[in-house]
Amino acid sequence: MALSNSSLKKLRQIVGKEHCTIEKEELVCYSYDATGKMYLPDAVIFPESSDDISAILKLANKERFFVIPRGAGSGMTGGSLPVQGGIVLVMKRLNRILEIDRDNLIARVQPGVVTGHFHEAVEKESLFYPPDPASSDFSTLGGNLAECAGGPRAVKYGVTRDYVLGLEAVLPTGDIIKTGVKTVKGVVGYDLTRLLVGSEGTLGIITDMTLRLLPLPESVSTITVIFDKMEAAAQTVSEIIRQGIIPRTIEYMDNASIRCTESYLKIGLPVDAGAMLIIEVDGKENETATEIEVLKSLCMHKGARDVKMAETNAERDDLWKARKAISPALYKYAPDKINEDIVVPRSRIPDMVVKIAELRERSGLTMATFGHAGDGNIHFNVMLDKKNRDELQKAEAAVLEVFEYTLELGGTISGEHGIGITKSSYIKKEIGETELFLMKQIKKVFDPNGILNPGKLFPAE
Ligand code: 2HG
Ligand code: ZN
Repeated sequence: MALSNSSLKKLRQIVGKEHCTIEKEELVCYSYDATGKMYLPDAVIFPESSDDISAILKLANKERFFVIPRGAGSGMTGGSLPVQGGIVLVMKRLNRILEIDRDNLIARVQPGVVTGHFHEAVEKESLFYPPDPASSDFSTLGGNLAECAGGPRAVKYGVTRDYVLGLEAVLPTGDIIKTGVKTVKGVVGYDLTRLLVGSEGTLGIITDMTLRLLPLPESVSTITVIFDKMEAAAQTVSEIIRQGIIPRTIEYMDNASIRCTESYLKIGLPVDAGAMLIIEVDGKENETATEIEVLKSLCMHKGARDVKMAETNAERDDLWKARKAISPALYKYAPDKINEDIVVPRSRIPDMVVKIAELRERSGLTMATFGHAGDGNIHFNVMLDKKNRDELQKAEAAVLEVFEYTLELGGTISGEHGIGITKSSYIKKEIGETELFLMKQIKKVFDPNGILNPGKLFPAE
C-alpha cells in the first residue's frame, strides 16, 4: 500500500503543498518516538481542521494507503510509528484551547495543545486538570487521550479517561462523529467516548475534546521520604493506602533511578538512599497540614531514614523536575533500555519489589525501577545494550517473568503507556480469546479497510 504520486498530488490539494512533505529530512523527524525505533513514512501531512482530516481519510480509504496519526511523538510503545509505511498525520496545527467554561467546569480543546500549556491556562482561572503525565511539558492532549495517559496524580484523581466528557473524531472512513456530552451525567447509547480514549489511534482521529475540570486545590504540600531499603518504602506505600489516606501522588524511585537522575541533573538527590518517595497532598490549608503530619509519622514509623518538606514552590518545582527527568536520564544512560509499565494491586507492591530484586540478582542485569507507587504502577526498566544478544535474551526472559507474576498478582501489563507495537505480542496473556475477537470486530466496524494506524495493538497473525 505505498503512496502513489497521484495520491500525493491529491493530498497536497487538500492541505496545500506547504503542509505535505516528502523531503527526507522531514520524514526522518516524524519516523521515531520515545521507543527509539524508526520507521520512515512515505509522506508527512499537517492538516488544519477536521474537514481536512476527513478528506484525507476518505482519500486513503479509496486509494488504500495507511494513515498514522501523531501528536508530539513522545509515546512509549510505538503508537505513532508508521510501521507499515503510509502517511504520518501530525496534529500540531490543531492547537487551540477553544473554550474554558468556568460556570460548568469544562473546557473545549483541540488535540495539538501541549498538556502543560493547558494546565497553565486553566490554573490561571483557578481551575485544575489533574492528568499530568511525566511528558506534560511536550506531549499533547490528543496523544494523552489516544493512550489514556496516567501520571503521578492518578492516585487521587484517576487517569485521562476520567476527564473526557465528549469528543469529535474523524473515523477511518472519513465520517465525522460526535460522542458523549457536555454535562456531568449522560447515559444515552454506548459509551463511544470511552471506546476512543485509549484506542491508540486505531479507531479514529480525535479532533476536538470536551474535558472535565475541577476547582484548583487551595493548598499543596509535598514531602520527600528517604529509605535505606526499597522493601521498607514499598511497605510504607501499601500501609498508606491501607489506612485510607489518599495523597494526590506517591511516587517512588529506587537507588539506580536516583543515581541516574542525579548524574543527569545534579540537584542534590540522596544517591546513597535505597529508595525515595515523593508524597504530595492537596486540599484546604488546614487539611493538608494535618494530613502531611500523619504521613510523616507513618513514614518514620515504617522505617524511613528522613522526611523532608518542600518549603517553597521553587523547591517543589525542582522535585517534580527531577521526577519528570527520570525517564530521559535513564535513556541517556541506556538508549536501548526496555521499559515496562505494569500495575499490581497496591497491597502487592512489596511482593513485586521483592520479585524484581530477586530477578536482578539472578539475571545479573542492570535494572532501574520507579513509578507511580500510589496506584501500583511500576516502571520496570532494564538498562541494556541491545547489541549484546545475551543481555537482550536475558532481558526478554525477565520481562516475561515480570508480566506473568503481575498477572498472577491480579495486575495488568500496562497502566499508561499502551500496547502499540512493543507489547502486542503479550496482549493474549491478559486479554481472553473472546474479548480479543470482539476488539478485532470493533476495529473492523470502525476501519473496514484497515487504513488507520495498522500493525498496532493486535499481535501479528
Ligand atoms: C514516567 O512516569 C513515564 O516517567 C516514563 O511514564 C516511564 O521511561 C519510563 O519507564
Ligand atoms: Zn509513568
